[in-house]
Amino acid sequence: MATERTFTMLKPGVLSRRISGEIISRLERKGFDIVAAKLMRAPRVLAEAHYAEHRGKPFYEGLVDYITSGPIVAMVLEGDAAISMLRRLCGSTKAEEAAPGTIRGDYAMHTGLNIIHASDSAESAEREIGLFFSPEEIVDWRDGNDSWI
Ligand code: IDP
Ligand code: MG
Repeated sequence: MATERTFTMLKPGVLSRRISGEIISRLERKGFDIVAAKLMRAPRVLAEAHYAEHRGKPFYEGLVDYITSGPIVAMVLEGDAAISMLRRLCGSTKAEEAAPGTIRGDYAMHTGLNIIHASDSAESAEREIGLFFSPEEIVDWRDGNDSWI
């Protein structure tokens, strides 16, 4: 499997629910390497660019309002097939379809408040990483386990 980088974001509400540590622990325990992380409040232009594919949909304005409403934790995760692995770990977009055991399945009751974002393709990952991070903010490191895989 090829090593990939993907973009993830803990959405507003995660910090106020005081579950950011739990969610990040689940990402680490799965085996992703966190290679960049940033606590921030997304400026509206950034949120609009991030969700540009949804512009014009009924939920778009509310989505941008929500994403800019409070602190987020933006991260870049690295690992084998990281993009699809993270999507599976997060679970379905729709709250009622997100399986128990997935992050959304375990922590979210509403689709609009589904607590975590994960890039849906290699193109999205590259675009989203570039929106939120400069190359110098991404730290290349190895945990030393590569030789066992
Ligand atoms: P994704 O986050 O699983 O990639 P997308 O379809 O890209 O799902 O939608 C982006 C975000 O917009 C979702 O995570 C969710 O928060 C919100 N969203 C998507 N569809 C709806 C909807 O039908 N109602 C309300 N919010 C939605
Ligand atoms: Mg998406």
